Amino acid sequence: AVVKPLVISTWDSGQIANNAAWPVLEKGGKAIDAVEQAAIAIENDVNCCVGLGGNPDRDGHVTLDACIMDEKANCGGVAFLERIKHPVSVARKLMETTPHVFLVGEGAQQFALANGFKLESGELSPDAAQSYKSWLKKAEYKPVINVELQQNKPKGHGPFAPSRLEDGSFNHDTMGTLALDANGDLSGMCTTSGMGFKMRGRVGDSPIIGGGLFVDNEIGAATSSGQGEEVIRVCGTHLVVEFMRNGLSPEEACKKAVERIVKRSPERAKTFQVGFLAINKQGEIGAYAVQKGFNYTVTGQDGKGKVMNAKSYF
Ligand code: SD4
Repeated sequence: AVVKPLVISTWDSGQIANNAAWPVLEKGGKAIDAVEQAAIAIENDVNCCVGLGGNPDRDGHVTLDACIMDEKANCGGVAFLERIKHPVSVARKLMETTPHVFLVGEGAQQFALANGFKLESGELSPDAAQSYKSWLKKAEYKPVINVELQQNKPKGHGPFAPSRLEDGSFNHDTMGTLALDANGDLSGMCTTSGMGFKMRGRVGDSPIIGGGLFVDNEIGAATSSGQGEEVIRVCGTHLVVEFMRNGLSPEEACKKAVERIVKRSPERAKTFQVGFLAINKQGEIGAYAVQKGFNYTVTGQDGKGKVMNAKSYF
């Protein structure tokens, strides 16, 4: 029998997202509403990793990327969005009220304001201000073409600095949530402040349909976290869903997509993290990552989240 409803999110902080999604699902609500609630909760949490509390870019501005996709392949994404608290809700508004699927930067902000979203102060959260300050000590501002050749390249998280360098409270900055509702429909969302201290204007995989998120209600859904460039290179989450279409389990599909990434960038793969998380129509769940340390949170039936560790290539 299909286990449903069910909600899964990347990382152990996925508990915050799942806790907000679960009441919607438990009442028989729609997956799309559940994943939006998940996003709102995590974007509100200044102690976590995404939303306006996240780390800024090299110029000190927080720029947000997010997308959402429903069971009918309706989708919306926003990128390089500043001073708006809930990018996923802006993405949903775009999906539901316009013929478009992707808005960026100033235009995305303008659209948000026109739709009643509030312009926030743009001030960094105390934690982010602290990590920006310590980042500035070692890394002078220098947009370089080959960012991966930088001297101060941090270990284990690709060319950019990992989040929250000093206090170690978390090392990621993306939340992906996938839900299967009581009706058997799938939806998902992905929201991020992006890689900490990224170049200004840089956009990762998170707001890109087929990058940070893909949902195919016939088959399953997938989301990703980690070095966005590597996910984009292989259209990662679309690839995971296609592997499931070909009969692989969610974990096998995530594993095969990870192997594809490693094959594309064998040398660099030793230094970056990418993790995929997937669910199929049967409510089976799986994940796989390039490096150790990727985990995810599963909430179903009893409403309590369970943190699971993903297997990894290395
Ligand atoms: C990005 N995928 O901007 C995001 C970052 C991330 O954990 O997932 N960090 O590339």
